[in-house]
Amino acid sequence: MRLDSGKISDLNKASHVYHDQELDLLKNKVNNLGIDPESVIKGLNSLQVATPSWALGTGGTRFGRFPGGGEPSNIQEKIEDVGLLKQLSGQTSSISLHIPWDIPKNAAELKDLAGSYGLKFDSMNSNTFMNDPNGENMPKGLSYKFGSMCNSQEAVRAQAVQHNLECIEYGKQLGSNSLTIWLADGTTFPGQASFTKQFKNVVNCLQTIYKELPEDWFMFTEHKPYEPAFYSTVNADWGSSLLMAKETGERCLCLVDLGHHLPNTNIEQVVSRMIMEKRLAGFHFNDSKYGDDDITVGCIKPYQLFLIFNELVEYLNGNEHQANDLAWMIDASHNLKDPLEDLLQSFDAIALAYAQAAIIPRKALEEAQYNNDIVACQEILQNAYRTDVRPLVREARMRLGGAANPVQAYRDLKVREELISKRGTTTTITGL
Ligand code: PSV
Ligand code: MN
Repeated sequence: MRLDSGKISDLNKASHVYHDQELDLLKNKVNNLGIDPESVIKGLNSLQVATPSWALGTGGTRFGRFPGGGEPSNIQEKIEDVGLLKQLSGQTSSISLHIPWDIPKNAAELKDLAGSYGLKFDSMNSNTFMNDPNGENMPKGLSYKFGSMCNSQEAVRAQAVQHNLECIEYGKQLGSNSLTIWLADGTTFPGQASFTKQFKNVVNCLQTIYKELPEDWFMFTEHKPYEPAFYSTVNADWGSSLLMAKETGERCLCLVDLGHHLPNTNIEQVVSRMIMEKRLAGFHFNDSKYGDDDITVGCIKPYQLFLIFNELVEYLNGNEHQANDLAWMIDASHNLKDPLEDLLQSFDAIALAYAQAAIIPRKALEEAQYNNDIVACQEILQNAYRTDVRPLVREARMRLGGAANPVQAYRDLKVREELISKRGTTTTITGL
């Protein structure tokens, strides 16, 4: 299914009659802050966020799953859905696959299909946190139950390495250039395993994989403090992640998933440290109230998101950096909302946070910081945060052919209804 771009622009005209006036007003405000509004629009449009293949359907909790209908049941349909998101938002132009859920049987065909929607393949995600339900990737007798790369059994570690090498192979065929490794490895009970041995085993495996990494590829480590391991996780925090990356190699970087921090962690400071050490891979955006809740970006802590973007804009303002030096991705799970609507809301939240951070007058902030004028510092930050930057985000999106209001357009164009009529009400996505 592809949307008629004429219909999107008709909707834009009908629904946003005051857009030009609102944009002019905002442009004036931004100009007065000493910032060129066109540079914000340019920045917005260079920030393309990858869509994870596993977020296109209804995830569940261990208390149930309530699919809404019309879910993609194969990679082709997942690509089709990301194509729809691209048309509506202009904010995503790649899909991130998770193996073994998305094994590309015919990579060339898939590449062509993605290309026909203007999409590329983002980072490849390996999965050594569950045994392959088909048993295909897991030789008899082996299991990831007690960890993968940290496992005391050499054969299990070798299998985990092998799986990651396969992910690289698939990725090479699809034109991806990075491998994301999130490990569930850890312990659930004190004394269950040696912290040191587990860590060393993981690093050894990462080093083995790194040796096979194509020269233009990157490898990402992703930390998480707990779950499914409840006492310790081998890659528990940004410090462990950094250590692992440094011991692995120059092109091994650290990915920050916003839900993978203990409560009240100062994530923006973590981001700053990673930038300082030149090891920031990018993000898995989502939001949470309690733990790894994986809910819509910006729905709980939009100010935190803005503060993270404050660090990122400072980084991107450094001449040698570009938005596409970082991996921008959403990592979400949708239990209640229509997954596509949720993703559209998430793209919007990311764009808003970026735009708010982009209109912070940097020189004035630096000056206030130098003078220890913390009241002025707060005024400057919050003035940007409280500016309604929606007209700029809308404008940026429309220049890419997207909808002024993607969720509304999705509803007006009856996208879900059409997907249900084509795919039925009972299809389920492969994944979590
Ligand atoms: C783990 O919670 C995680 O955030 C990792 O990024 C996984 O790859 C992803 O979820 C989906 O399994
Ligand atoms: Mn993640």
